[in-house]
Amino acid sequence: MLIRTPTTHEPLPSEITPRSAYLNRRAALAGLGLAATSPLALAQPAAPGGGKLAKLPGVRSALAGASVMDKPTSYADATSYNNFYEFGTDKADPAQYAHTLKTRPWTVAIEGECARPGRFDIEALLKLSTVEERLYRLRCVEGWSMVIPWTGYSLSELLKQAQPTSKAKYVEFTSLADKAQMPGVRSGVLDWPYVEGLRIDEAMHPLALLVFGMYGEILPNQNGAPLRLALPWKYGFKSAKSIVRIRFTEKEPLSSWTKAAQQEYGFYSNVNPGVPHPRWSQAAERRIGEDGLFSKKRPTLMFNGYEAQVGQLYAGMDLKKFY
Ligand SMILES: Nc1nc2c(c(=O)[nH]1)N[C@H]1C(S)=C(S)[C@@H](COP(=O)(O)O)O[C@H]1N2
Ligand SMILES: [Mo]
Repeated sequence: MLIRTPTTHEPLPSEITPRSAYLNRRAALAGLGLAATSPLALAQPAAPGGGKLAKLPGVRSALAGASVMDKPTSYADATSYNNFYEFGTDKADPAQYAHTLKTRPWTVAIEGECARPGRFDIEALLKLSTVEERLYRLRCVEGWSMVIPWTGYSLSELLKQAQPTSKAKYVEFTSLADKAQMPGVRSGVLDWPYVEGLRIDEAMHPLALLVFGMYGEILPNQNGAPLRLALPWKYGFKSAKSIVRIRFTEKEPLSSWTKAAQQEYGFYSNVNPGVPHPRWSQAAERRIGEDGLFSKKRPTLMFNGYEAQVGQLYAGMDLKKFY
C-alpha cells in the first residue's frame, strides 16, 4: 500500500481565522512602513509580552516551518503554567520561585569532540547571530500544548563555531543545578543536573532553535532564562532550560528522563500520535488557553506538524523501537 506523506501541514478549520488575522496584521504594518530598522524586522512580536522585561525583538524568519498558523498562547498562560523541576514539580512553582535565579553573569561551556572548545559569555552568545522570531508549537508529553513566539537563532550557528570533529555523533546539554538558587534541586525527583541530548544531525537541523527570548522580550526565568532550546518536533522535555554546558560526544547521552524511567522516555522522544506513552495515549492534546467546558481536544500531529521539515532525519528508523 502506498502511504502518502504530507508535504505540509494542512490547516484545521479552526486555524484559518487566526492565520489570516496574523498575516493581515503583518501586511498592514508593512504598508504603514512600521517594519522598523531592517526590512526583515518585526515591528512587534506575534503576541504581546508582559512589558516588564528587556525587549528582544527578532527578525522575521525565512525558514519553512518557522511559523505555524495557530494562534499564539497568551503571555500570561505561557509564563504561569510551566515545567521546570529545578523550581518544583507543580505547574505554578516556576513562576513563583524562579525569581531567585541569577541570569547574569552567565557562561556556557562548550566541550568534548570539537576543535574549538571554550567558555562563552551570554552577551557574546547573543551577538553571535541575528535573532529571529519563530512561532513554534510546544507539545508536552503530558498531553497539553502551547504556541510560543520564541526569539533566537538556529543552534547550528553556535555548534558550527565550535568545529565538531568526526567523532561528534551526539550533543549533550546540561542545565544549571544550584541548590542555592533552585529550591527543587534539593529534592530527589530527578538526578540533577538536568541533562538532555540530540543526535548531531538533529542538533544541526535549522529548526532546532537556541532561544534567548519570547514574545519580543528576554526569557522570563521560569521559561529557562537566559538561554534554552526549542525543538518543536520533540516532546517539551527535550528542550532543556537554563543551559550551562554543551558537549559533543561519540556515545548517545543519557538524558535525565531516560535515567528516571527508561520504558517511558526514550532518547528520541519525537512527537508521535501513533506511539502511546505507557501510561497514556499521545493521540490528542489540550491547547492551553482553549480549555473550556465545550472545547475539544486537538489531534496531535506526527512530529508535532513539522514532518515535512524533519521527517528525513528518521528515514528507515522504526519509530516504535526508537521512541
Ligand atoms: N532544566 C529543565 N528544562 C526543562 C524542564 C525542566 O524541568 N528542567 N522541563 C521540560 C518540560 S517537561 C517542558 S514541557 C518544557 C516547558 O517549557 P515552558 O515552561 O517554557 O513551556 O521545558 C522543558 N525543559
Ligand atoms: Mo513536558
